[in-house]
Amino acid sequence: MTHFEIGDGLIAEENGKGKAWLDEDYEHLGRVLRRRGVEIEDLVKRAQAFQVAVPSWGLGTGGTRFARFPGPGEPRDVFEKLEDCGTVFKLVRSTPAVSLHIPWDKPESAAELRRFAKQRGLHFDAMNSNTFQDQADQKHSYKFGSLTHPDRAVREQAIAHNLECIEIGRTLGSKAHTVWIGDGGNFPGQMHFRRALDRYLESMRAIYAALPDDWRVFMEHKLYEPAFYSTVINDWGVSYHCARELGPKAFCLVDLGHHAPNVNIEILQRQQVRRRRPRRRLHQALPALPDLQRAGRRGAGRGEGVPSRLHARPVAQRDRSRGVADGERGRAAARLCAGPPRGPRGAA
Ligand SMILES: [Mn+2]
Repeated sequence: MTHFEIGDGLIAEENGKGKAWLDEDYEHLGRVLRRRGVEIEDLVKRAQAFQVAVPSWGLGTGGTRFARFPGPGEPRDVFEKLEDCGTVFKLVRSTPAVSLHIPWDKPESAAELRRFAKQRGLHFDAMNSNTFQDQADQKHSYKFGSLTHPDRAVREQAIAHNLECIEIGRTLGSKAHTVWIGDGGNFPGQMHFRRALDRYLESMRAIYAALPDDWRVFMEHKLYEPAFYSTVINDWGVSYHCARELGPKAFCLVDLGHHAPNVNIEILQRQQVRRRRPRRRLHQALPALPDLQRAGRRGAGRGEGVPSRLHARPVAQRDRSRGVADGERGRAAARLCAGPPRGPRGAA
C-alpha cells in the first residue's frame, strides 16, 4: 500500500514561491494600518489565536440521501482521519483540534488515539454523540426518537450513549460534548410537543449531571431534518431555553446552516451572548466600548461565558464543521492565502 504525505519540504517550497509578494504586501499593509494607529503585529497575534476544530467526519466524501461517491485516498479509519487532520493542520496552521464522532470514529483504545494525535500536534475538541441512526448492536431503535422518545428504555439507551461519549472524551482530553438529536414528527398529531420537550430536558439533565466540572455541553438545533413537520430542538429559542434550564455548562450550538432563509444569524448569536452576560458584569470587566466589542468577539471564538458555538454554513447540511461567521471566514481565508505563519506562533 503506497503512503503519500505532504511533507514540510513541499509546503516550504510552495510557500517560498509567494514569499516575496507576501512580504511586500505585508509591509505595505503594516504602513497603512500604522497610519490609523493600528499595529499589524497585534492583529496577527489575534488572528493566530483563532483556531478551528476539524470534524472527523469531514475528511471523507459526505453522504447524501441518495448515494455516496467516494474518491481515491479517503481515510478508512480514525487513525487515517487523524493523519489527514495533521495534513490540514500543516497546511492552514489554525486547526490543531479534532472533533470526534461516536460511534463512527469510536477508538478501540482512546489512550492510544490520544497519543497518535499528540504526535501530530493535534488535540481533541468536542465529542459528538449519535442517536439519530441505529447501530448494528443496539437494543432499541431510534426510528421514533431518542432522548425524547416516549419509551423510557429508549431514552435511557440514548442517555447511556451520551455518557459513553463523555467517558471516551475524558480519556482523549476533550472538554466538551455536542448533542444533536433527529427527534421530531412527520405529521400533525404524531408527537406531543410539550411532553417531548419535557422529556428532552429530563434526558439532558442526566447527561449534564455526568459532565465534568470543566466541560461544556453544546446543544445543536436544526429547523428541519430528518423530520419534515416538527423538530423537538428546532431553533435557537428552544435551544436557549434549554441552556437556561440546564445550567452554566450548557450552551447553544449555532450552525449557520440550520435556520430559516434570511435569518440574520450573526445578530441572534450576538444577542445570545448579550443575554448570557449581564450588563453589570460587562461593565465591571470592560471599561471602554472598543474593549467591550473586542471581548465580545473573543468570547465568540473561545466560548468563555458565551452560550454558543458556531458551525460554518457551507458545510452545514451534511458535513458539519466548526467554523465562523462570514466576516471571520474572510479573514481566515485571507490568512490561508498568506503563506506560513509569522510571529510568536510560527513554529506551532
Ligand atoms: Mn449542524
